[in-house]
Amino acid sequence: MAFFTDISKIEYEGPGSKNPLSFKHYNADEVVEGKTMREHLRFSVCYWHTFRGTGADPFGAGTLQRPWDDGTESVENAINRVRVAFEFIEKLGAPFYCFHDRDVAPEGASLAESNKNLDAVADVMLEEQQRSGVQLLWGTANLFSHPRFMHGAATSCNADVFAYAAAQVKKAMEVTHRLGGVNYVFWGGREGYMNLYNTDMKRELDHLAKFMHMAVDHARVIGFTGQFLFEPKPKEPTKHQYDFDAAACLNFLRQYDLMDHVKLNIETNHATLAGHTMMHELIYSSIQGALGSIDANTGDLLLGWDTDQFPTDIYLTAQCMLAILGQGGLAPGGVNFDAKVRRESFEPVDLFHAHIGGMDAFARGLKIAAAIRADGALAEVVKNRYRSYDEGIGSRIEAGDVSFADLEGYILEKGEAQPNESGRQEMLENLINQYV
Ligand code: XUL
Ligand code: CO
Repeated sequence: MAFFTDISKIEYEGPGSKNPLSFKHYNADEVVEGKTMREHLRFSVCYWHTFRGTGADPFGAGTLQRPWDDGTESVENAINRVRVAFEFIEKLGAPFYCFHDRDVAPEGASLAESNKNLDAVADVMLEEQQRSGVQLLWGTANLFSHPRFMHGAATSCNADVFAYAAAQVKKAMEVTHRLGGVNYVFWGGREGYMNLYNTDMKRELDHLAKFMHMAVDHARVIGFTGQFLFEPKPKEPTKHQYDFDAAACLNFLRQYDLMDHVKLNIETNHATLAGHTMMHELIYSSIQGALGSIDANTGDLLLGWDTDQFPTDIYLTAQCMLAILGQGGLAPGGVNFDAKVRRESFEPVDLFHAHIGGMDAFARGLKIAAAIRADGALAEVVKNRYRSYDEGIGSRIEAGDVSFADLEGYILEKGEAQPNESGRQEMLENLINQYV
């Protein structure tokens, strides 16, 4: 049974269209830098916000109308929801989706029952994937909602909780593999601390590393060859999450010898909560070969929490696409809308408006970034700025064949460093505006 009967497939109608249920910029088959927009952007709909979000906030109950949902935690309701979700994703024209185990299937009274529920729903997910052609970008496990995870999962002080979390991730990886998922995500949930007086930080980090190594080992056992992704977030729900930002995550992965197995899934609102820009987090991961995928959303500059809004800012998406094009793409990762409609946007059609806006914003960002790259003016300024390292003493510094003593001799002879030149920040900001 179809739910969105009054909404037809969302089509590209071009920038002049006045139809809000059409793409103005996302034209899936349009080729940019030798690849279609579909291939560049690899859009994904997230199941948790889009199909499990209620619009509840700390001050009030849910507001969102989801007429297909009977409000029960039954497998039957979960299966019905899968059908609606795939109808939505198909009409939207997003090639991917992603999920947490507990978003798609209800938690049972025991692990065995939860696994059984998940299998029953996954059967229908597979059927719907095959029917619609929508693919799984990534799966993950929810290791934060149930009260057992109050102290964390892999970093819990309770070894039984660690074991439970391991069993849950084992199953989530197996289901992800069965559904042809091309990535598997670890987001810390409650892996962090609220208070250092009761925390053995060293032991908790060691445990988290053990946990991730077990996941890597299990991937080998089941033949899962997808990419593991670690998702930084500085705080919420804990005061300090161990996966604070890209730098903290990469330090952890390096320290525990996980760099060959795990890349990062960078989320905009998490970057800004950490006091960084999204572009900073993307470039920082990318230069280390560790940018795997992105969770596309945005925060509100006037609110200090993870509001997970849909991205509509063209500067933001252009910056994302500059970083992504700069490393030759994201695949097997993608652009996942880890974003939710506002609780005031309570009608089902708002889900379409939200995703269309995000997809159009990224399509524009892609076109702007490609234009900046084609023109080459920005890259030329950056290249020129470092030209003193292309020859003479600079090239010897980069090659590593000079010592402090050599450099002292060089400057004593020369007397003063070459005069500096302007950073031209304002000129470059104006230049970017010419493409936007
Ligand atoms: C939480 C968050 C998660 C991860 C997946 O802020 O972003 O939904 O993306 O667990
Ligand atoms: Co996320």
